[in-house]
Amino acid sequence: MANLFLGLDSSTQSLSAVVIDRDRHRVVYEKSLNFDRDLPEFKTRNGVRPHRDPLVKHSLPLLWAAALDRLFAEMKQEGAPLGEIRAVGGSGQQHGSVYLNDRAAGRLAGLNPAKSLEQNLRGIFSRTTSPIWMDSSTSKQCAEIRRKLGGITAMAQATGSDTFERFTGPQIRKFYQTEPEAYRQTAHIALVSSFMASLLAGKIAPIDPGDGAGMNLMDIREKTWLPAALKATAPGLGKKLPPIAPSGQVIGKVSPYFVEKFGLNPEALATVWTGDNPASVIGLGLVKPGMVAISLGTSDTFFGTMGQCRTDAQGEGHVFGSPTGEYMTLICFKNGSLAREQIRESYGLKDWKAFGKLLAKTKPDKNGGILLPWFEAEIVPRMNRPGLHRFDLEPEDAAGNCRAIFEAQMLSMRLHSEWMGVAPNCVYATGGASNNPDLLQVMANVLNCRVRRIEINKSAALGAALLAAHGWLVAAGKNPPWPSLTRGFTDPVAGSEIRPEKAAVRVYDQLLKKYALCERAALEE
Ligand code: XUL
Repeated sequence: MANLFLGLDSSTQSLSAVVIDRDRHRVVYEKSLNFDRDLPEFKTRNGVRPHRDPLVKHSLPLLWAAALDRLFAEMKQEGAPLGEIRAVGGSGQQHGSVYLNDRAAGRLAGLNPAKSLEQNLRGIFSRTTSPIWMDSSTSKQCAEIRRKLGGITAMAQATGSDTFERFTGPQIRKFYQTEPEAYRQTAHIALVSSFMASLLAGKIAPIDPGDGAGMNLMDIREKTWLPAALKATAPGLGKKLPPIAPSGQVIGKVSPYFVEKFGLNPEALATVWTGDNPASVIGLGLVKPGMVAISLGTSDTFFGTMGQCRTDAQGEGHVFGSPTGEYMTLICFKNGSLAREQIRESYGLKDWKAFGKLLAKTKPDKNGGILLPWFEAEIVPRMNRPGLHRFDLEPEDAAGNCRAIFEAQMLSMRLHSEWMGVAPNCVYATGGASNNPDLLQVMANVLNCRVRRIEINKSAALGAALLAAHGWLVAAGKNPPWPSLTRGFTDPVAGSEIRPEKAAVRVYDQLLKKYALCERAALEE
C-alpha cells in the first residue's frame, strides 16, 4: 500500500482536496468544489450569506458539512485512491466560528452512513450561522476586550495580535451580548478548522496554535487559553473551548461514517486541522526561520516563519503558531493588486509586462518620488481615510509613478516587518504580479535578499496533506525534519532566482528613511 495523505482546505468559497504520495514526493490527485456553484441550495454569494448589514458576513456550517459529503462522494466516483489514505489533515478559513449545543458530541460519535452529514447534524447547532473572517461588525467588542487587556501593545504581546473585528474572541463577545440565551445553550465553540476535523474524527476536535492564535484568546507563548482574555470576552467561555493541540497531531481513527460510505481506509487517521495561512506556510515550504513568502494578490500579504516569538507593538501584524512548532507572522496590506492596476490603467498600460518595462526605464534614486497608494482604507499602516499621496512626484510622470507605487509597497513591507527582528534571507514570491522579473528585482533590492518565484496551486490543502503525513510519522514514533517532507512539493520555479543589486540596495536603505517620513506625514495629515 502506498503512503498517501489527504489534505482538505475549507476556504471561504470552496472546499479543496489534495492527495500526496509521500514516498514519491508527488501530488497524485486534486479537486475543488465551489460553494455557490456546486451547492446552490445554500444560497451563498462568494461563500457568504447575503445580509442587510454590509458589515455582517456569515456563512453556514451545514454548507461546509454538505460540501464534505459531496467532495467525498465525487472523489469515490472518480476513483480517487481513498482506500490507500493513511491520514487526513486539513485547514480552514481562519477566525470563523461554529456554535454547537450539548447534543453535538453524541451525534458526532454516532454518524449514520445511511443519512447525509447534513441530516446527521441537524439540531446540533446553538447558532445556525457562522461569522467568518470578512465580518467587521465587532468594533465595539474589540475596544472593550482591548481595554480590559491593557491596550494595543499588551493585547498583541499576550495573544500575538491586537483585537481585530474578524478575530473570534470579539465575535464570541458580540454573540454573548446580542443572543445571551443562545450563548448559554452553546456547549462547544469550534473554529471552521476544528469543526471540520470534528466531522472526520467523529468527536469534538482540538484547536491548533496556528488557528487558535487568530482568536484573541490564546497565550501566544504558552499556547494555552489565556484566562484574562477568556474573562474579558464572555462568561463561562473556558468550558466551551476544546483543548489546544499541535497542528497535524493524530486525534484517532477516522469516523466509520467515511469508511462505510466512501471507502476510506478503516485504519486512516484523523488529525488536528489548522488555519489556511499556517497550512500555506507548510505548503509553500517556509519551514525554516527567515523564510518569507510575499503574495501579490488583491491584497499583498507578507508571511513567514520566525524562530522566536516577537510581537508587533503597533498591533498591525499578526503572530500565529506555525505548524512547525515555531511562530509565523502574517502582515496584510490591503492596497495590493487593485492599487497597482489603477496606476497601470491610468497610464494606459495593457499588462504587467508593459508596466515592468516602463518601470525598468527609470533607476532607483535615494531622493526618488514616493507614492502612497491608499486607494482604499489601509490595514498596514492603519489608515481609515483613503487617498493617494505623492511626494516629489508629478502625476504626469508615467514611468516615475510605476516605479514609485511598487517601491512604496515594498518599502512599506520592509518598514512594517522590522518588528520581527529578523531580516528575510530568501523571499518566495507568489500571486498575480509575481511572474514579472522587473517587479521582483525591485522586491529583491528593497528587501535586500534573494527572491524566487513559487507557483503552487492549493498551497493550503497541500500544506494540510503534508501536516497529515507529519502527524502520521510522529504517531509512529518518528520525528521527520520538515525540509525532508516538503522536498519536491514546494520547489521554486527553476531559474527564477533574482539576486539583490548592491548599488540599488544602498539607495533603498536611504529611500526607506524618506518613505517613513512621508508615511508619517500622510498619517498625520
Ligand atoms: C487571515 C484572514 C484570511 C483568512 C482567509 O487573518 O483573515 O487570510 O484566513 O481564509
